[in-house]
Amino acid sequence: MTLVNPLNTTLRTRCRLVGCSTLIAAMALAVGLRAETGYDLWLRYARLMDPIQRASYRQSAIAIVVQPRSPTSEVIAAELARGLRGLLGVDVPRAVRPRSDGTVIVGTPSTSPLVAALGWTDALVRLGDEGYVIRSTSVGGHAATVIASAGEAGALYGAFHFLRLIQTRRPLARLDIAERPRLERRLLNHWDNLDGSIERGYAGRSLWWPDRVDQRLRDYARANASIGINGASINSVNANPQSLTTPLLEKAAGIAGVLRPYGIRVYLAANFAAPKMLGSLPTDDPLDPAVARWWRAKADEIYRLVPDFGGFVVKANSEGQPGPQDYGRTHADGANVLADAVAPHGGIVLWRAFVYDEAVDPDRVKRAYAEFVPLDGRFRENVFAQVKNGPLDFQPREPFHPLFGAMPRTPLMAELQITQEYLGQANHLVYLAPMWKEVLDADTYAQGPGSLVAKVIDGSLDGQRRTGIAGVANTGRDVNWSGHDFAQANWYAFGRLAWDPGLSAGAIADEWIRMTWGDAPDVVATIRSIMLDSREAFVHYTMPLGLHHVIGGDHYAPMPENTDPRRADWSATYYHRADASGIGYDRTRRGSGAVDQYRLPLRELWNDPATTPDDLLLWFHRLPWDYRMKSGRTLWDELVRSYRRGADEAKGLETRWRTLHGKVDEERYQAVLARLRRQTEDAAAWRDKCLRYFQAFSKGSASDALSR
Ligand code: GCV
Repeated sequence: MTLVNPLNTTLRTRCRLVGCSTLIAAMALAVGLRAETGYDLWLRYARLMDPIQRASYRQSAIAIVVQPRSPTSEVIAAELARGLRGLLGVDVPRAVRPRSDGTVIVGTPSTSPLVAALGWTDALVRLGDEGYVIRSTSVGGHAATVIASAGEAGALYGAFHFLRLIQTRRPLARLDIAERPRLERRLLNHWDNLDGSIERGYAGRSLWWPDRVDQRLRDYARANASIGINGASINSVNANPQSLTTPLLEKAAGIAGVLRPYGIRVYLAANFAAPKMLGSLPTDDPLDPAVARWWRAKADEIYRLVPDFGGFVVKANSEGQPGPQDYGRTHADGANVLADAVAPHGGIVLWRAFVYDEAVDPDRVKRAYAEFVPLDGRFRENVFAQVKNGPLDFQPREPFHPLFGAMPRTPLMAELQITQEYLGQANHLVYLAPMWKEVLDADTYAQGPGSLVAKVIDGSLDGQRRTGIAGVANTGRDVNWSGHDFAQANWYAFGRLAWDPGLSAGAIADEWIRMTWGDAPDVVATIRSIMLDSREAFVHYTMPLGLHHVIGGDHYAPMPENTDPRRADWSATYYHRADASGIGYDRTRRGSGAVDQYRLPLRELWNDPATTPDDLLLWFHRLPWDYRMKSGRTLWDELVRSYRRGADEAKGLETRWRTLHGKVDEERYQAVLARLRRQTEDAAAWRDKCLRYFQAFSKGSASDALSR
């Protein structure tokens, strides 16, 4: 076990990197800004500057009563003390019972006599173990704020909510809050390898592999609990079979032990060939009794070490991973053998639907639907199909995955990508909540209008009991966790949307900004506008009019000429199909027919370029360069406009950020500025490279754009 204190480590390094001088640091201190590394995330608990405001909050937090003593209640008490000390500048004592007005009482009816005496038990049970109330009431004749839940996890979430009220400057008088998560499983999926590297990770090495269990892991747990994340799958879905060997399970058990008091369960990605590779069996055939026995024994071993183990995540028959189809079996056969193994322990299986076998259909985006829809109803009840937000692969804009709404008898877990594999990685500022909202709020029409993706995954559309969402994590050992200080916002937003997909991107941004940067109105307004404009700006310079996957193997820089010799569908040319006659992928009925994987009216609307939204036009259509757009301009002119606009907008993000100099701490200001400068340059490179490349086919004029 290695013990490190990341707080002390890299402020100096970072100052060197961004060239900040002692003089600038002194100036920042003079206006009340302390030096920051970003390590504290949205849990900075920065002191409220206004003494009157501090005094007023203090009246509602004279003492803390947290009962009983358990690992989670100790976490709650410590977090409240830490938060209140930071925000209000006072040590709030822990008491056994309220002695005056202004006590904060936290507990569950089964463990806290004070909470039990309130008679709220039925209401709390209805909110569930993770739900909670925060209420202003009277206890023993004293005015108090009670944070109560049927379960300890709910009490913890309530405590973080209480602190958030102060962090975002909400009044504490007459509180009457009742919350419960809309989704049951709210997971991070880490693509961490056992050697400490992270697939598609842009923020340093793994938090836990190969050998770490440290304070940072506790802080990771705190951060997750503060946004309601309750599961972490800790190894990559391109799973090394070794992950299921005893030494690594013991390591996983150590991680689980740290995460448990924070309400977080550990999950593991499993390699389908483990019986052969670890158990020396002659086969991995899921219908072979010896294989089933092997998985049962492995599950029993895991649950001995990790009694609250969540279950397995599996990538099978995808991108070279082994799977049941190697034995002529279906994805359902494969998922079910693992599901039977974990079922006696209450575990689940998250079987990924990220499959795109070339033999299934020439159009990559049609393949998962073609393979999975016939399996609806054939999975065990403890299996989720885990479905990416769109049918291709985390592009900056995709239509929602047609599997949403098409498998009513299977719980679907949405998979979002927090790490910005295709969205500028850790260099570009892109706030992802607007993109996720677009998917969650998309209407599948599966049961008529209003059949939103959010209702598919929260179970309300098809009466599913099991519900969940997973986000591919963007955390690493960089001191600020996510590489870009603004990538933290995506971690935060994922957790908040997992709790309540109905929250708006703007409201989430607002919370995050106030907690992470400060609450001065101009700071909040400027950062908010930067965040809310950033995704569309990114789309404008990388994916105009739905033109997708114009990249090479790094999934970062523009590479429209990319023709991958290994697979057509890893090429840019496969998707844009540009030649003298036009550009785009024809997914209409005359083309690949992908539109027919969607319900009416979408399949008709998207079958016709005139009724397809401009931002998905070239996703669904192949059109001539002189196609007349709704604006009256030609397609080529609109492409030129979008690339130019995106590059200008990227520059605009940088310009807006510069107005914050001296208003946020210098360290993070400079770090963000350095990345925004890079973003400006990259966006111009996208514009120039793509326009030059496509102009060779369009023969249209792009001189304006190229001369800049
Ligand atoms: C974990 C994309 C990524 C891969 C990733 C894969 C998946 O293809 O580029 O790195 O593999 O998606 O989601 O399984």
